[in-house]
Amino acid sequence: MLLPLSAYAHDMSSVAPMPLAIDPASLTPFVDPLPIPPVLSRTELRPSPLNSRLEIPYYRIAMRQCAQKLHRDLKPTTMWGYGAGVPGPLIETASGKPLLIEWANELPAKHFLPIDYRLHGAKGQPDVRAVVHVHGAKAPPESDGYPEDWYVPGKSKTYYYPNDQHAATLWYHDHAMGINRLNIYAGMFGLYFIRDEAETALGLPSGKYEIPLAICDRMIDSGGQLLYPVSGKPNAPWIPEFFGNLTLVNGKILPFLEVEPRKYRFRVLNASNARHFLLSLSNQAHFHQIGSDQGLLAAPVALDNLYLAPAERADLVIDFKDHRGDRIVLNDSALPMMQFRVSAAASPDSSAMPAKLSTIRRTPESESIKTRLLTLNEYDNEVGEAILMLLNATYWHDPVTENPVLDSTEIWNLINLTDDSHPIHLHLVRFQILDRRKFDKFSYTIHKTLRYTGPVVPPDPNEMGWKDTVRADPAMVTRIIAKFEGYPGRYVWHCHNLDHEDNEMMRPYEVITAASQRGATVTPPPMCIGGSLAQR
Ligand SMILES: [Cu+2]
Repeated sequence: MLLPLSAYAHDMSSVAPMPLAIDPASLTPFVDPLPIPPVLSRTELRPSPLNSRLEIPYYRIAMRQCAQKLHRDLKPTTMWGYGAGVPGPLIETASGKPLLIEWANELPAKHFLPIDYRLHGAKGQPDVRAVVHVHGAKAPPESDGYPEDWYVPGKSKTYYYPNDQHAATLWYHDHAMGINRLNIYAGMFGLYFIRDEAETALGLPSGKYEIPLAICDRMIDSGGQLLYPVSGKPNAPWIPEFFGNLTLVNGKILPFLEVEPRKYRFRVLNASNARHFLLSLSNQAHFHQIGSDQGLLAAPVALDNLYLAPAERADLVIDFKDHRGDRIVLNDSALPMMQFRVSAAASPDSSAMPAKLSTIRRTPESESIKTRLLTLNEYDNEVGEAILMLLNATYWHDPVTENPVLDSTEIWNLINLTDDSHPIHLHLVRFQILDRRKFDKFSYTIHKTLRYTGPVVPPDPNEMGWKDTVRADPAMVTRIIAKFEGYPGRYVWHCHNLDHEDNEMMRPYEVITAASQRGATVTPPPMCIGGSLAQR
């Protein structure tokens, strides 16, 4: 697979020097056991907002400041998380089993990371704001965590999640307008698994042999506290991309995991702000990817490395059978991640990894009723520093331009006019990647004509399943096809490079009904849970 070089390139010219960041080489690696996020336990049942006679699980999750030991030799680090630590508790549910979550903002009144008050959404707003989005969930708009639906400490909102979708590795994270990159960096993310009978019947490794791995990069100062670099420009601390010099796996720096010589299932999430990972094992052993963002692939894909852009998920099976007594490091191309310590004694393994995992019908292009051309744009100042990112050269507050009809299928051409790879995420829907193709940026910019300069590149084998986030590589047109099913209403699509997202690389989109398209009066869906929602 071609690795986009820009994924690792980082123009540091506009970033102030960070003399206080510790050198991760000064920390002894693999001295802390890998933490496993606790499974959220249910506290009570409450009536469903759709049917008051139906009782459904209700959970309350508080967003709180915590002090977390990231490494044996570091002082506790101030972080913000869901529940007791970072990442937040693992939410486990089943397909078709709805639930309610009350997300309570119990954060302190002051932010500890550098807010850029020039950014849209941060200007004139309280410093501490939060709203939760379950990434990959097919949720009603009022429970999707619209970026302007944030609320301040002392407030909470109860969201309804129908979970009317296939088994998949979803994740939840903050989405507050203009400070999202800071809130997630502070630790506001966790995993959310939907299971279903078809997946359970496969007999994949489960229980203690199924391990979530939420990985992200960070930078730490000599006092053990999180650093977020700033531009060095007074009153304009925003930087184009954050790249840390160390990684956290489930909230620990360079942890180890004792494993038995058998198959394990790893549910991997790239929770980084901007870093794309290229994961591999130090013994060059291959492993299998069995699922991607929105569930199982059709069949396992053998890999010796895995490319994972921010917000993408990979469901992996690693078999340690032939590595008794070995110590194997999971590496990124730039940074080590964690160590597996394989026990010497043989271990029985009744788990399976079937050759066929699921049936995925490829959506024919003929089902699309609309093709959109959507550019990804970067704007630089006179010395070549990025100062603004847009989707389709349009600001967040401009009128909605993407308004697919409910249950219709569209093809979106993501025309990347920048030199970066952008992970593009659509809320509400799952999609398939059709292809990528090099094009002439100059010709498009000047003449608005798409002139292709390279062959059609099909998706990688591990991108052939259902996705909700796609890598839009530089100077390429990335085509996706999506059916806009679920709910009418206002959602967003955006770049999941959080520095970009916070600086305008996010747009509202609106799923409309066929009736509203014809100009009829539409009654909003009869669902409004947990207090007032922002007018939109
Ligand atoms: Cu971007």
